[in-house]
Order: sequence, then C-alpha cells, then structure tokens
Amino acid sequence: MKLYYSGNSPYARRARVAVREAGLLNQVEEINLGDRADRMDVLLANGPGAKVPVLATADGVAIWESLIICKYLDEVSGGKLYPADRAERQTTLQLEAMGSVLMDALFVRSREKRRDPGEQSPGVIELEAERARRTYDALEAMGSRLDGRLDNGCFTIVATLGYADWRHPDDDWRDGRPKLLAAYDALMQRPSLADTAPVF
Ligand SMILES: N[C@@H](CCC(=O)N[C@@H](CS)C(=O)NCC(=O)O)C(=O)O
Repeated sequence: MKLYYSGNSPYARRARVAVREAGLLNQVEEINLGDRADRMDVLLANGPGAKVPVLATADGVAIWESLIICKYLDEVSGGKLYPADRAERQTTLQLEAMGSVLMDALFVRSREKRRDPGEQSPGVIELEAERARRTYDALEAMGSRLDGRLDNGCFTIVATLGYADWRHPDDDWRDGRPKLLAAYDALMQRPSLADTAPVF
C-alpha cells in the first residue's frame, strides 16, 4: 500500500498514526507530497478530491478521507483501532467525532486567516474559534474517561491538538484543562504520535 501525505496535515497525521497503531507500517510506503511539483497530478490520479491523505491499496483502489482510511486500516488489521465492546466503541466514536469537528474547525480558521486580509471573513474566524473553544472544553469535561484509552478517538484528538499548537498557539488549549493535558502528554509517549508530530 502507499499512503500519500504532506508533513503537517492533521488529516494525514491521523492516517499515519492509524497505520502505525494498526501494526501495518511494514506494509505501507509513506510518500510525502510536500511541495513536490507533481503533487496535483499524483493526487488527481487518485481521485477528484485532490487532498491528502490518500491510501492506494495493494488492490489498486484509492481511498481518501482520513476517517475512511482509518476504518479500512482497522479492517485490515483485524480491529486494532476500535474496541469490540459496544459501550467502549461508542465512546471511541464520540471522541473521534469531537476530534474531527475540532480538526475541521481549526483547519477552516487557519485557511481563512491565511487568505489575503481583504478576503478574510472575521465572522468565519470567530465562528470557528468559538467551535474550537467549546470542543476543548467538552474534551476536558470527559475527564478521567480519557485516561488509558488507546483508540482512534484518542489518536485523532492528539493529532488535532498538535495541529492547534502549530496553527493556533494563541488558543492555549492547555490553559485550565489539566485532564486533557495529562491525557495528551501520556499519549504523546507513543511512538506513533511522537514520530508523526508536526515540525514547525
Ligand atoms: N476531510 C478530509 C480533509 C483533507 C484535507 O483537507 N487535506 C488538506 C491538507 S490538511 C488538503 O489536502 N487540502 C488541499 C486542498 O484543499 O486543495 C480528510 O479527512 O482527509
């Protein structure tokens, strides 16, 4: 399999972490499209969305959308990314959803802030900033339910918070959120997350 990614993309990091946590790193060649001149050609050859990450499977099928890639990797690994127990799985899905909402909120706000000043929408920036604040607080309110969890929900949250550190350091998500910080610090000990951290 081939996984196309770019360095600090939180979506790509989610897929890269999933590859490692699923124990499939030896079956996946990771290809950093970064600033490659043929980036668009490679992406378009793998689907109309032209976004990273994209997973080209051994059967020649291209799968895009980071969450769907995670579901596929979970299936290939025999269920290493989601718990089998129904109640536990619901919590995983809830965390994964919160991480996804936060990832989108941070990404949209960052993209908006990188537009020409005259084209930026203060309304969009504030809307997404407020969404992020609410989600940081909701994660903190999960409290000890985050402790010791190892699943695609937690991995998604750490990938997202790493992106917040890069693009939105002023969010200070650690400030007043000790439980979230403790869970983050513990999960960052895992090679899957340490080795894929954004570089900035
Ligand atoms: N929903 C997608 C989002 C992927 C995404 O937006 N990737 C960004 C990089 S962080 C991208 O490739 N953007 C290129 C573009 O918007 O043209 C996923 O979960 O994979």
